[in-house]
Formats: sequence, structure tokens, C-alpha cells
Amino acid sequence: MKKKTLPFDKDLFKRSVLYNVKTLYRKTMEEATPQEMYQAAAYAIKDAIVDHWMTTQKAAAEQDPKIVYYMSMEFLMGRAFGNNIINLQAYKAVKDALEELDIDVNVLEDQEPDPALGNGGLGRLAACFLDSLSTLGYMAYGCGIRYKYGMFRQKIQDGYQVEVPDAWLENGNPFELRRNEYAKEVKFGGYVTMYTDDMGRTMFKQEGYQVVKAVPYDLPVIGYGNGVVNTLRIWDAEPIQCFQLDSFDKGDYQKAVEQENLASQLCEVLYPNDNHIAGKELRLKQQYFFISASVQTAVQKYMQNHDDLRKFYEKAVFQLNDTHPTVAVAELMRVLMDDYQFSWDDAWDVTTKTCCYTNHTIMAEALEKWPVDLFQRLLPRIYQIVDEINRRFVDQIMRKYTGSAGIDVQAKIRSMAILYDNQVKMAHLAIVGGHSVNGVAKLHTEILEKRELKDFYEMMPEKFNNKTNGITQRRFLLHANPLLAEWVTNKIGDGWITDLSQMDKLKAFANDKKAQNEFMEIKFKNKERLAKYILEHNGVKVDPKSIFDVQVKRLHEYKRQLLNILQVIHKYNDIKTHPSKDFYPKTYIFGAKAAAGYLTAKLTIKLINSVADVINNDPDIGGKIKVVFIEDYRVSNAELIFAAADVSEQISTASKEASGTGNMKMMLNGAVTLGTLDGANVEIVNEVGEENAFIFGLTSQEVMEYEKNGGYNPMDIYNSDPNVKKVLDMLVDGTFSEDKELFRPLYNCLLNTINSSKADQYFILKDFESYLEAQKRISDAYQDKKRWAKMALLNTASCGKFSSDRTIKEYVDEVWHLDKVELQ
Ligand code: 73E
Repeated sequence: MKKKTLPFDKDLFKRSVLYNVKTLYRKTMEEATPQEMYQAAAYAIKDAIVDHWMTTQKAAAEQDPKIVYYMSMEFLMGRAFGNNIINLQAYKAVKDALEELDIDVNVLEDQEPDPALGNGGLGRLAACFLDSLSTLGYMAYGCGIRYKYGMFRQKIQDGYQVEVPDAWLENGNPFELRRNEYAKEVKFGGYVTMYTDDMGRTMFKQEGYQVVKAVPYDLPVIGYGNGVVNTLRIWDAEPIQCFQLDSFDKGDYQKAVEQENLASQLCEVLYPNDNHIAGKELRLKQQYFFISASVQTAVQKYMQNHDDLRKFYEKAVFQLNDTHPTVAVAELMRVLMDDYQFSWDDAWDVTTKTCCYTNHTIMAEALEKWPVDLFQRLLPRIYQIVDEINRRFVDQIMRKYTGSAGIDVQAKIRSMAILYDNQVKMAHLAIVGGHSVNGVAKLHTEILEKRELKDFYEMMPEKFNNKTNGITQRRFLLHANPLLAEWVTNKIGDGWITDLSQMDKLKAFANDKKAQNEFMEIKFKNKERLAKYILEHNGVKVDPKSIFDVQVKRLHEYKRQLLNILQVIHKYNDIKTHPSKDFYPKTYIFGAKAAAGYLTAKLTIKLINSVADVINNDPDIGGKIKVVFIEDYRVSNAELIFAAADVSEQISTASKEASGTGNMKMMLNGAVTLGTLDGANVEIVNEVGEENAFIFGLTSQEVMEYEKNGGYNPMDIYNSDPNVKKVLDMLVDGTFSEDKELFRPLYNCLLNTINSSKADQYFILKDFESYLEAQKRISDAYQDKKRWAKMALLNTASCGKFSSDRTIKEYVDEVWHLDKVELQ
């Protein structure tokens, strides 16, 4: 039986492109610039999408399925054009049509700015989830912010990172729709007054506030081959026109100006910090802004075709992507009580049944805590509600534990209260205000239950669950690696595109010599493709026959790019002192953005580039190793990099990386993991087998044990291991910089001689020897061509579990309980 594919009218598309070039630019195709052609083609694709979008929304209105609202400060969508035509199953038709117009689809795709409304894993996860929700046929809204400037673009100048604003909207966004009719008002500041309504009830009202208009922009999220189109709704802020102000504000010129300023600042820029919260007032404003607008919309949408708001949770669920959207708990309470006259208990019942929270990190610096006075000043009514939630919760703790033998009730309150030490603890609010708390990998959830959130887990174990992250194979294999995608389809059919567990069938080819050769030949071609990119962008020539050893991710101490580059320095010494020793050539590829104010991270980038300079230009090395730092690592070049990776460096300090998702993307593309037993690496090794991964270093248990006992003394290692001593000394002896002191801060991070308990907090020296040994195993394994091919192939074959489709199914079955929408 031939599978049904979505209809796509190639000729109509062609006509539409020509027409768009004419009406948008008054030009013919010959006159149009590549950017103009991209715009014309994108509008033509949008045309095709809109039909499916309307059909989906109509079916949903009739069938009234439950909807998930995925609330997130970040959606790292990556380019839409290629992905959209893939999911419309129109890639080939569009490619052919464009060819007939003498346009190369790849050139066109490169015209699109990379929408980067996110920092890293957390934002990209949200994007993968939307792709899976549509593909599986569930109704979903992504709710977020339309930042005018997304993640900064990174330039490398003299080895240093320079941040350049990301004006992604400069040429407009052909796929978005401004929906003025759904605009909402969001109120900040002022004070709360009490009044009695006609029914004699005591009511609360915010007055003397500033107000901004939240305007939604809708972006289509297309399911693969099923015609389902969901919506990513991102909010922009606009000033309210003065004549719209209520009577209190009429004529208040000062206030009008303030409101205008507020509106212009709100959505200006994404905070470029990953796994770190700076606690800025504007960030809290951003959070409340998009949450208030989203919550109001969700309630209003429900009320259009239902009358009993007490059953809201039967049709809506809010998934909070980390604590950043947690004000949703209090905002839903506010809307229910203040706008719909709910009692506290009724509102609480609905709210807790609607909200769910995902925890993504245990890094202390990423914990969101707001000073009470700031929170209260900015959100007076919300604060009042949080205060009451806290009062009731503390009561509950006391009722539960007072009189229990051996339990210190005050200690419980200290560890669990939402308001404590003059701070609002957002994670606590999210846990108390919802019915589900999940971690993002087995190990991470275990650490939450046993350590970070132990008291909560003991008090409410039924809320806790694990949802191991996943990635979409549509973007990260079908789009990113067309050669491998085609090969897989030839071997096992195309079922894997919507059911990644079918990759298992590839295991039958693991020992097949021909299959192995084909697989490695594809890897080689992808390495050539990346080598070309590196030559064009870095001016460095790399050998596609060398091992491509890749570490691409945000720069953070816990991710230990420093461990990697120290190992490279060691290898450099090794080759210099033993020039005739057999060594298989390796290319170390780095890509990473550092938060603008994170000095250690920025200095690590400089070090990587300085080491690259020395090694790449040292004739003694003869090209045996090369070091490349890829500028401006982002979703679009990530797709090239993953496809070309032989070795996937996942070397975080065990217990620190909640899950990781780059690890899964590289596995999917046939890279072998060199990693610690951290995050989802543990599950990757479980799936692929220990013999097909290279694991090293302390376990999370061991790390946590050291931490409990105040760390360890790296000086002991420095003094006893001459390799370590040599490498560290080179950081401060001028080898990599004329200014000997330049890298001193990194040296001091490792060997803090003043306060040894602050030295090497990420166990870099502790894991160094074990890491070297794992690198050696990799080099040996690679030289056994057959063994390597089998390993690489088995990695691709074993990645079935790591599809975000699987993750979403688990959320649906165990937490959200959504119904599928059926299209005719
Ligand atoms: O391990 C990753 C995880 O794979 C984790 O560090 C990341 O989330 C990914 C998806 O689950 C993450 N990012 C943040 N917290 N965890 C974060 C925190 C504050 C601001 C921005 C991002």
C-alpha cells in the first residue's frame, strides 16, 4: 500500500514565487536579490501552510481536544524554511521548482536569519517538543516572547568573543502573523484596593498601575506529513494609546511616557545567560508580561465554548519550562478570583490541576529567587496571592510534621517555604502550585528526589516523575544529514521519520561490511562538507580523514571545555617530545557562546583560540592535530557539525548536566560518545552498550561525596603528576600569550592557592588522567576501521529512545492526558 503524502502543488508554488517577487519588490526573478527570492519563496510556502493551519484550527474547534500550553521564556527554533518544507513533505518539489527558476534551495535557505530566541538546550528542547506535538497530532500552543534581539551573534576578534546584536527581524519574518485582535493588557505596579461587589463579596483590585499592550505574533508549527499545524504564539509589547487609559490615568502625561518606555524595553532582548539567573528587574517584568497575556488568552479561549470554568483543567494544561514562567500559578489564581469571582479553594483546585513544572538544572546560580520588595512593588496583587499560597502551605507543613518523632518542623519550613529570607522562591511555588514535577533524565530526577528537592519528594512523592529529554529526528537527521537519512530509508524504509524506535532494525547491518563502508563513506562526505565550511569561515584547512572530535555547546565551567583544551595541550606536548610516536590525526572542533558577563567562560574561549593558533602553526606538529573554534555556534551550523562528528564530547562534571541533548543529536548522526556518566549520557550508554561508548571520570556519587566533604586538593595532583604540572605551567609561562598573566585566572580556578576549598570545583584535574586514557582508547579504536564503523553504526541504530516524540508521548500519557485531533 502506498502511503498517503500531503498534496503540494509545485506549479502553483512556482507561480506564487514569481508573483511575490513582483508584488513585494516590483522585480522579475532576474532582478531579485537572493534575500528577495527567499522572501518570495517563504511567502509562497506560508500560503500553503495557512490552508493546513486553518483546517487544523477548525477541526480543533469542532473536536474540542485538551490543549497543552507550553510556557517558555525561550524557543530556539532555528531556521523555518527548510524545516517547513520537509514537514510539508514538499522538499523535493520545492527544490525542483526552484531549480527550474534557476535558484539553489541551499542558497535560499542560507538567506534566512537563524531565529535564536533561546540560549541553548532548554530553548531548543521547547522547539523539538513543538515539532513532536504537531507530528503526533496533539493541540498545543507554545507561549513565549517575541524578542526583538535574540541570542547575540558571536564574532571572534583576536581570539576573543565579541557580541553583536542579533537583528533577526531586520527583513521581517514571512512566517509570522500579527494578531492584533488577540491583544491583551498587562498591568505592572500600583497598589491593591479592596471593595465589596454587588453580591457582598470582598474583592481585590489593582490600581495606579502601568499598563502595556501585549500583541501576539503567531508562527506555524507544522507536523510531519499529517497536515497538523500548531501555533507558537510569541508576544510583543506596545504602548497603550493614551485615549485608552482608564479614568484614573486620564491626562497623566508622565505615566504615558513611562508606559511607552516600559513597552519599548520589555521585549527588546533575550537575557543571554544559560544556566544562570542574574535576577534583573526587567527579567521579572518579561516573565509576568508573557505569562499574564498567555494565561488570559487560555482562559478566554476556554470560555468561548464552555461555561464551567471549574473544569478548565479538563481542556487545558500549562507546562512550565523551568521556573521562568512560574508566575503563571499566581496569575491563574488572580484571573479566576478577580475576573471570575472564584473562591480561593475553587481557584486553587483548578490551578493545581492545570499547572506542571519541569526542572532543568540543579546549578545553584540558576535557581530563581526574587527579593520580596521587588516582587511586591512590581506585582502587588500577584505578591498578595503568593503570600497567601505560602501561608497555607507553611500551615500544611506544620500540620503534617508537628509532633512527628525526629522531625525538625522549622527545618522543613526553612527548606520548603515559598517566601523565606525575604525571597520568593520560584521553584517552590512551581512545585506547590502544580500537580507534576519532572526532571529531564533518569539520573537528574533521582538527584532531585534524593537530594535537591528531598523534602518536597518526601511530602508529595506522587507529583514527581521523570521525562528523559529527546530531540526531533526530522530536523537533526532528515534535514541536517540528507545522505544518511536516505541511506537509512533505503535500508529500513522511512518509518523512522515518525517512529525512531525503528532505527533498531539497522542493528542487523552492524557487521555487514558493505553497510559499514557506506555508512563511513557518508560520514566522510559530511566531514568534507564541514571542512569546507571551516575553511570558508575560519580560514583553517582541516583533513576530513582525521578524527573529528567535537565539543559544541554553551560555554560553562561545569561543561568543562577547559578539560578538553588542557588535554589538547597535553597531546601537543606529547607529539613534540615523541615526534616519531604513532599518532592518528585528530581535529578538535569547538563551538560555544559564553554569557557576556561570564569572564572565566570568555577567557576559556580566548585560550582555545590561542592554543589553536600555536598548534595549527607549529611545523613540528605537521598537521597531526588541529584545533578549530567555530564562530557563532547556532542551530543552523550545528546541523552541519552533528552530521560530521566522529566523537561526541560530553564531559560535564558528573551530576551537573541535567540531561544534555547535543549528546543525542550526535549519537543519531553516528558519533561515538566520549563522556562522563552524567545526565542522559547514562541512558545513551545503556542503549548502545558500554563497548560502544567511551566513559571516564568520577561518578555523580563520587562527586557529591567530595562536595559534601568540602572538595579535594588539586595541588596533590599538580605535585604528583608531571603531565598535569607541565600543562598548567604552560598556561602561565607565555606559551599561549605574550602576556604571561592573561590566563592566570584559569590557572587559579584550578589551583586556588589561597582557598583550596574553592579550587577546581569542577574536578578537572581529578578527571584528567582518566580522560587522557579515554582519548587514547578512542584513537586506538578509530584505527580499527571495522570496529569503528560498527560502533558508529550501532550508535545511530540505538538512538530510538531519544526522539522527542517518545518524550512527548510520555508527557501525554502520564501528565497531560491530551486527545489527538483528527483531520479528514
Ligand atoms: O542539561 C541541560 C538540558 O539538557 C540543561 O543544562 C538545560 O536544559 C536542557 C534541556 O532540558 C538548562 N538550561 C537552563 N537550565 N537548564 C537555563 C537556566 C536559566 C536560564 C536559561 C537556561
